Amino acid sequence: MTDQTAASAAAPNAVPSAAEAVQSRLVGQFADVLSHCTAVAKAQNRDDLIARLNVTAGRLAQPSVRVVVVGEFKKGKSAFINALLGTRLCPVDDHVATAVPTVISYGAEPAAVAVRADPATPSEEHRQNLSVEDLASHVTDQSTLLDGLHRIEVFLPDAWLKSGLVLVDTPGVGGLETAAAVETLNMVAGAHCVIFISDASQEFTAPEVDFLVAASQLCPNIICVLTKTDIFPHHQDVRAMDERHLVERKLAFPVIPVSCMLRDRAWQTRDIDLNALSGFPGLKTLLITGVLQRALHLTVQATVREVTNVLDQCMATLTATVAAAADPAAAARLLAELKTAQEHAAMLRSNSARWQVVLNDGVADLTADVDFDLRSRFRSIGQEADEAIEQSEPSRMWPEFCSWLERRAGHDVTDNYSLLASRANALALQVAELFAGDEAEITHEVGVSLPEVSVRGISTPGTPKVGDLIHSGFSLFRGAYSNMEMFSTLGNMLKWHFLGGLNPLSVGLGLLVGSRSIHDERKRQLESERQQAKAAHRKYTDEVQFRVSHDSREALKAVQRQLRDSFTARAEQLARTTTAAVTNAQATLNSDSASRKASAAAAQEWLKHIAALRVRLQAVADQAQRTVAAPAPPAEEPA
Ligand SMILES: Nc1nc2c(ncn2[C@@H]2O[C@H](COP(=O)(O)OP(=O)(O)OP(=O)(O)O)[C@@H](O)[C@H]2O)c(=O)[nH]1
Ligand SMILES: [Mg+2]
Repeated sequence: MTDQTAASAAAPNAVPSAAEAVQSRLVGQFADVLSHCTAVAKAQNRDDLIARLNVTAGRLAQPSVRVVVVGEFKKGKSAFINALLGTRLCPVDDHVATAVPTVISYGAEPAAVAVRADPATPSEEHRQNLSVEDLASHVTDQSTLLDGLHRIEVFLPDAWLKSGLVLVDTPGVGGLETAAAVETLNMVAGAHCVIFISDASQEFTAPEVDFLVAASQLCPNIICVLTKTDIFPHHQDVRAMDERHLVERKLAFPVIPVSCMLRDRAWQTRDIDLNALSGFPGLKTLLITGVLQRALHLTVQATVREVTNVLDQCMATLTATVAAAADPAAAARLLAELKTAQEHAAMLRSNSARWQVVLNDGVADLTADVDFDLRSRFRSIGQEADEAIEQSEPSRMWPEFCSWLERRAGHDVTDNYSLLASRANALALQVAELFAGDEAEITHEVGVSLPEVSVRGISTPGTPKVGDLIHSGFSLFRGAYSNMEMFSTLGNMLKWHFLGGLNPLSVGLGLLVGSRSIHDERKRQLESERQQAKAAHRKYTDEVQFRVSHDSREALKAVQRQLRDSFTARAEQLARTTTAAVTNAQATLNSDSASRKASAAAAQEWLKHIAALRVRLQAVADQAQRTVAAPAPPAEEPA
């Protein structure tokens, strides 16, 4: 497996997997309903609703189920991804390390792209095509491309990837105090599932358990995988110890032992028994049932919710016409009710809407809390550093001191980031629930006095899930902490400061004076060293704190922007719907009796069509959920 020259990017399995069939069937099942629904929206000139349906159809056609593979150095992360896909794509080596995240997803042709910050406009990304065959040389720490590189994206024509699976290989973490930890947690925050790789050589170490605790706050769906079972015969004991560690920290994640080496050999020799021994078939089933099917289930739910919402809005405007024609005598009341709904919809769009207030206040509070947390942490670091310096000779302990300071700062930055990400997640949920409540109330109001075709029962019961939105929100965190290499670059700040203190000339001058003054001089020198040391560490921590604080604020602003834009777009749709309902009702009332009848009859026809579509949608949804929940297919064998 270390032979990178034999690396092959070709898909190992061209036969569509059962999971892909599920996804393709879902697209087929919803296609008809989606196209009819689009026709209804088109008849009402609702390009905004059509755009919403297009997004829904796109998500169904190309689900993206992000599985991030993380762990300490050399535990077998890259080997695991290769073994899972039956490829030798990711570089696996005892000496060369993965240095940049590699995102592997479906593509009709094998392709690879390096994504880096654009030097001209750093907020934009620059994409450079690479050869897949040379991938190994680009993602390792020996690559010449690393400067400013965010990630490498690889596309493979693999059936499993086509079902929506996106695998991310990450650089080793090396403890929570490292810059890599924050970057990895960044990726964990946007994942559907995290695969935590440890090996069977020993039980989880304390840093591994700490990392799992931090990751669990950002992604609850974690699978622990123990690699190298082929060379560690006591792997079941290690597994039992790992499970105990998890229980102690109140974590309930499965621990699955595997051998990438056996799986690799099984692929080469087409040996089904060896494949079973590798542990991969069981793991693959778990991924299909616990991750892929779950994500597809949510996609079906989201599709039904979106289509229902679009139909609700189309119905509301048609129903206004029908109601106005049916009972012109009650016109004043009808119009008053519709106008109230219109005002509420306008309010939902405004800055004073409850969801906007909660979002803005929440982000402001969170920014302040995260900043306060960071400042408190760095104040403690500063105090500890001062104490250490006071009790020592800085020139002697400087290298150890620098490495302690870098690790300590890194650890606290990671904790600070965890606080930010988990609280931002909670805020996004709170805002989404608030918005959904107000939205349902307005939809309800539009149909409140329309007994014949009430839109009351139309809204999907329960609070809409906002997982997709939150995931996309957190994707904005990616890159937000791109300054993490600061620990090493800023570390240079610490390095030179004692050259002055150790200047041989100043030491030599000290020797020329008498012993008493030597003692005084030494004292003075020590004091001066300590002052320099304190100034040096303060300069370093101030700079780290400044940059982290800037990154946090930017990340939160991005989340705020994303949530605000999504919900504002939905509020605008609702405002358009209520305005159209008022206009329709008004126009019907103002017209003569013959035109009133004609427009009411036309609206009734559309309403019947929509009612039939709703029945069809329900049937498709039931069918789709059965498709998704079908028993997991037997894990495919390398035969
Ligand atoms: N025998 C055996 N060796 C394995 C297994 N998994 C990984 N290895 C070996 O472990 C070493 C490290 O594997 P990698 O996949 O490069 O580990 P990694 O976690 O990606 O390493 P970094 O990217 O540097 O953090 C390689 O020599 C692999 O061949 C396994 O299941 N069995
Ligand atoms: Mg690796």
